[in-house]
Amino acid sequence: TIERKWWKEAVVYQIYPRSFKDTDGDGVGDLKGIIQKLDYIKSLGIDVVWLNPIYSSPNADNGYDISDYQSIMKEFGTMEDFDTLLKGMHERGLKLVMDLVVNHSSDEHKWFQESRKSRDNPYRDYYHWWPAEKGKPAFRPGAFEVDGSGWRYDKQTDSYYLHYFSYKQPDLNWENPKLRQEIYSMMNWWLQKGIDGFRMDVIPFIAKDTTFPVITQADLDKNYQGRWDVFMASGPHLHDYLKEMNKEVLSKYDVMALAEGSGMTLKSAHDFVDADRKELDMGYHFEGTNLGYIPGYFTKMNPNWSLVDFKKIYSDWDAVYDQKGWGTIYLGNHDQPRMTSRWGNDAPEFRAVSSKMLTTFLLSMKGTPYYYNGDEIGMVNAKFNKIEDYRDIETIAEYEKVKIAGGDLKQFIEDQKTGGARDNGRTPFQWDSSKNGGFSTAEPWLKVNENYTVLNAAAQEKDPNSVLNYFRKMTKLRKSNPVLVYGKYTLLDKNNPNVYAYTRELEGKKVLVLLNFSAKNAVANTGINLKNAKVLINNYATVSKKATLRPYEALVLELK
Ligand code: TEU
Repeated sequence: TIERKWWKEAVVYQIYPRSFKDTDGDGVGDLKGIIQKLDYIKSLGIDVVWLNPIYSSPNADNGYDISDYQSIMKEFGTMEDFDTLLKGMHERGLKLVMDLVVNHSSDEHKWFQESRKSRDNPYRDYYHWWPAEKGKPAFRPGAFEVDGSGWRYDKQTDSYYLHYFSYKQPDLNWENPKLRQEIYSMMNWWLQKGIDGFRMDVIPFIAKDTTFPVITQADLDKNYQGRWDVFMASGPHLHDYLKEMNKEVLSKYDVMALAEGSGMTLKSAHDFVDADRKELDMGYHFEGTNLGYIPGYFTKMNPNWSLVDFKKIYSDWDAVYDQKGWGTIYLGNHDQPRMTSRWGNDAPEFRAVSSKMLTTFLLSMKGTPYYYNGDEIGMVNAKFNKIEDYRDIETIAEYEKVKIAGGDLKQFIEDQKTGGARDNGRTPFQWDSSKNGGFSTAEPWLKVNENYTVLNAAAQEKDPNSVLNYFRKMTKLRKSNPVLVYGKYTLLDKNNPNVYAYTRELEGKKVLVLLNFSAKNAVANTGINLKNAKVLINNYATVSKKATLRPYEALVLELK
């Protein structure tokens, strides 16, 4: 039997503050904007809000480059605003989870400013340095760099420093106990303010073999499934650090700790989340969202991914936590294209129905659902036509790579429309049909999707059959049916290329979920007689109870 926990029963709503609501007219969302929308947030029926980073940052990577962990980004507001926000959430029975970015800081953090000054600076060992007289350090990937290198030469001390992301994001040295204590005291400070947990950015990457040995493709193939992310998630002492963090911080509060599980595998998952390990509570894997990416490209995607593969990934990840541990489920976030464009169908006739179908999937699976803001109204990819419209460091670097290689830049822009450009999922929230979708009175930092005049929250509030109201029904259904939270998951009709069918079972209660992932009618061959079944929810206005599903139809049935 599974131990009950509030964070297992919760629906988490992710807010990308930069794009949520601007109240001071600078084109950038802010904390006051979130405060203004608290009643809306509460009305969704969610339990926990996870905020992307809101700390001081020069914003090379939209807040994932932190220059001060204990202050608020000036575009977002003040610490007073934060306190008001936290209070407003708690008054409404909502919990607040913060992003914790401690694999790296900003190069503008005072630790790094000191560290780079001299080789004997007291902060030198807060980061990873490689003296140039030892020659060039062994290759490590730097995700957002045009040359792909995770090392950057720094003239002041004739040394290279490590950065797994951009050069504006130097990696912190977790081997240094002083650094670890700084992080723990910062975490304690936030938790004492009353926040309810952390989502930990690339936490599997914090541990490094600081001899920095040469890693060959053969090593990667043999030991790390051929993948750099798996290598980076396998550093020495990783679990010692997480255990220490648990002891010094997490264990003192009733909070949740979520690992962004980059490089986490079916095999390593338990090491992070099993309760008896005393480390973290949940992780989110990348296998689902990696499906269809062309290997080696961040941004190119095969639109013809297979549903059979999709079902296998989610079924394998369900099975891994069958006896122990606890999983999560998500289909998009600030690093991914919009779920409706990617896994559903964003053509006008299918947009609403397919996004409701995906919501049904997320809220009827086992594992804590992480639901990305804007998906509740069915927002779709930005599909920008020119590179100048993009703001994301990753897309801009990928574009430069193609340019330098003499590749097809027009094709690159086309690929982004269906592909992985992160700005696809970062466009401003579409509140209403007024200028800039009601997000801001000023020109937004990133263009609003042109469809805001027809696709917006205000219009959907008035329509009982809207995507928004469907999401509310679905959160309610999950909250009132423990079988949808804790029930055993069984996949049916495994090889069906169009339909995802499964049951959930708990203490004599059995629910059947039928999801048509295609734009055609499709038959679910479950062998279950639907005659006496009771419809719990259906995403079409005219309810049916047939094994032949309409395009993108979702049907949740209670079996008698
Ligand atoms: O993302 C980590 C990560 O693995 C990314 O490389 C991601 O998979 C990729 O960008 C997808 O296109 C986290 C944050 O979620 C992301 O926003 C940050 O940019 C990154 O860490 C660095 O902090």
